Amino acid sequence: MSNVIVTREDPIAVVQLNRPEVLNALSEGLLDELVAALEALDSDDAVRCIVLTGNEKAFAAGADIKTQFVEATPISMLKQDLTTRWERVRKIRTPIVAAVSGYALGGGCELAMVCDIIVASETAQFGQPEIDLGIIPGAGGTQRLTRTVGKYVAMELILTGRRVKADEAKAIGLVAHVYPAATFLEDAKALARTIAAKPPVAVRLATEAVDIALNSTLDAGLEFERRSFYLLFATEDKQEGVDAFVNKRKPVFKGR
Ligand code: DAK
Repeated sequence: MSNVIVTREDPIAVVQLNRPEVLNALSEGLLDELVAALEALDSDDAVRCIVLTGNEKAFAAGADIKTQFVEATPISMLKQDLTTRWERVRKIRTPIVAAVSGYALGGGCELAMVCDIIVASETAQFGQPEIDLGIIPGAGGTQRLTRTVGKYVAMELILTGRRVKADEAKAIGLVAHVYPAATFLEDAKALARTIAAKPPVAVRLATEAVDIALNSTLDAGLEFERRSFYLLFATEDKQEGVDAFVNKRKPVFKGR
């Protein structure tokens, strides 16, 4: 059975992590399949938004502790080269909505944070429990969580390994929406379809601009925003959006 299941519902696609017997622990094999699936979708213009999800019980419970950490040494970890796989996920330009039900722990929480938007079922639990394994987050947790929720909350979560339920995750700004468990995946897909209907070039530049806000100075971010803003005035989709507003009709964007 495949570790990752891709379902096309153009213009969106759903990528489901599929190792339910180990709560979607992120083995090397799963990560390889995930990267391949995301890159294939990213290179297809018909896909304008991706939903990344797990199952009811787990988005992902982190790295596969049994196969990846038990015998691991610094050298073997270096050779596993997990970082390259994670960087490839980060480089996906099609917006990714992480739809989290159940556990998103350690690398699972970090995987959600690599995505562009996080939404949660009311059953979701987020956390960075690495401290209890004698390690620290290694896939961006200390950086992305801190930049997302601020130093003092991030520090408490990382030093204690405490899990945060969906409502608290929403309150601290880690998730955008909490949906009822019964409808959560449909709700996440509806959000993805809303984004998929927007002008793709503007969506792309907006995601890059927001990411730059977490990764650079205010001046550099404002400069990128300004140039992107002007550039969009060269697109057909800008003509379409403005014309649709003026003529009181619904715009149809083409990605040009
Ligand atoms: N790895 C391997 N197996 C896991 C697993 C994991 N992370 N999480 C759960 N499982 C397995 C359990 O061993 C169990 O298997 P069997 O015993 O049935 O064979 C099965 O899944 C069901 O789990 P439980 O029986 O434990 O289920 P419970 O509902 O009682 O508990 C739990 C659920 C999520 C609270 C518990 O399983 C748990 O604490 N899991 C470990 C969570 C954790 O510590 N995660 C952080 C791992 S460290 C990096 C990239 C990534 C990372 C680091 C660096 N680079 C790019 C450099 C990531 C690091 C991590 O994620």
